[in-house]
Amino acid sequence: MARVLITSALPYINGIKHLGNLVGSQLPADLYARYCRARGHEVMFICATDEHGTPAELAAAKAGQPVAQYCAEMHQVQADLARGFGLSFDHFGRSSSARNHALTQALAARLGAAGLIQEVAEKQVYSHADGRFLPDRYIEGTCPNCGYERARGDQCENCTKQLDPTDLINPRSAVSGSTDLEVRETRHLYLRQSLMREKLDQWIDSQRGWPLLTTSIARKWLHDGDGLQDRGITRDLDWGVPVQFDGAPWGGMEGKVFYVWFDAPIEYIAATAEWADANGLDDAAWRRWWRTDEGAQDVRYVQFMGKDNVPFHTLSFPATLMGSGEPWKLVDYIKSFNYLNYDGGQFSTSQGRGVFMDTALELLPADYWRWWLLSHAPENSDAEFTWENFQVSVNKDLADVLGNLVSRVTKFCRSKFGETVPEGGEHGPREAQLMADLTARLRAYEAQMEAMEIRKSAGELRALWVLGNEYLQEAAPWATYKSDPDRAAMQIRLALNLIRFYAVVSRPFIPDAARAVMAAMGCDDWSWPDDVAMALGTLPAGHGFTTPEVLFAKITDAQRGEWEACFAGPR
Ligand code: B3M
Ligand code: ZN
Repeated sequence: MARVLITSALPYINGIKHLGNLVGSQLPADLYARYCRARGHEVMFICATDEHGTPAELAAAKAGQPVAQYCAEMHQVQADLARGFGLSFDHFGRSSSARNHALTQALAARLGAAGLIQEVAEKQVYSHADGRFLPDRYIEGTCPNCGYERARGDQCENCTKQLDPTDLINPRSAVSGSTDLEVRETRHLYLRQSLMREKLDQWIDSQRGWPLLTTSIARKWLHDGDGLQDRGITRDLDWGVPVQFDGAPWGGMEGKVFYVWFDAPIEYIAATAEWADANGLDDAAWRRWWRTDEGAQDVRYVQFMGKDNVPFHTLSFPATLMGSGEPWKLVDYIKSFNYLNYDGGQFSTSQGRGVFMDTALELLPADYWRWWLLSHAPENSDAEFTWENFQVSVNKDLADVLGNLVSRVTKFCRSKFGETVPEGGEHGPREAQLMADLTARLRAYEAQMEAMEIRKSAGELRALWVLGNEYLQEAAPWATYKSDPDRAAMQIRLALNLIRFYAVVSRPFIPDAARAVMAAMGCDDWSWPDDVAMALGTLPAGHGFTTPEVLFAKITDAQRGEWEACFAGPR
């Protein structure tokens, strides 16, 4: 048994996330967490809402609410949707928590003491029309690196380059659209990450087997010369973690807050402390996950995120933790994702284009979405959601292959033997063949899951389902029954056990359906089928079950057409 710490990138508080956001971190992280738990590992799975910075302030202003109230309400909305999608966080925290305030300030103090923080008089863009400085997302313009016209003041979404507002070409205010801007001087704290270039370089070099997407982005910004520029970690904003140390303001920094990208990753740690608080546990309970001097040396730490988040997790956050000089646990493996596009274009939160988490759950149960999203995860390249593809995937994989097997076997059994596992004779060579095939496939599935190859894992799981269908096709108990009812009983006994086996191995992908199937089988034994032959003997003859309702309803052409039309424009 191992100990696995899993974090998903923290969704911004600024609204309900779309399916592209979901599959870019939270959902695959959940898949992995569920798998690790199923294999008996001790798991700590952490996520939280990212509540500071310009995204929060802008969204609250748009909603006409005080930002604290907006964040509290939107956190609840996001937490409920996460539950709806079956995301099995051990804790879903808030980066605005007291824990994060304290830890962010404490880490900054350590960095200051280590000489890694410098006060810099910098040029910031001031908007006359808005009467304020325009940090980060308050300003938009053309990316100097790739020419993308809607780059934001903190980062270009298109090429992932981290930017400063003054880098933008043709800048305009994101609040008012005004171009009446002026560069003014203001003082800020900078994290001197450039002093840590060598350390970070060595650390990244020492990582074995990281996905290419992760290391190539990290190396690009590390070696391109400007990736490790010292960066401002404070902002002229009202909402955020105040720039204070031990309760006293840092001279000259009154009224400023830490930059959202400084405090957000720290919330991974703080949220684990929030988890301990929420469960009445002491500090040792969370520190054994995060302090290598208090137990975390045995922890394997895996992060999930979209590719635009990679520079912050391979450079800035490790710089914060290493620079503190304290024994914090660093990430062992970063699983990053490309983008999911929506029907010929991009998902867009600002334009309301695509399917969002709330509407998705209004249309169909979570497992339909989970299956499609995970089996099409944008791993090696961007992926695209189309309604047609979604329909095919749900109808074929879930309804025809898995759902149909469950319903055929249980209904046939009910009509011929009643709702109990029948006795029947001994397994024959075809059954032995099935077990050998299942064993080989299951080992392949495990290997892909351990490697976090999400699409390939889905492929192996589907292949496991197909093996059962092929067996039933050939064994044909409905035909056997006429000449040899005893043999048919044996085949059905095996098939009922196969259904339970599928519930166990499919649960990380489709937890609700798995639970429904397991309940129908009158069983609560979720133990992993290390030995397939043994696992297929779990339900003994005489064991009662109930015939489940339709597990997965097919998506009709009419539904598909309706949804296509309904989601074509902005919502
Ligand atoms: N909220 C960005 C994003 O959602 C950001 C991630 C923070 S992870 C510490 O893309
Ligand atoms: Zn760019």
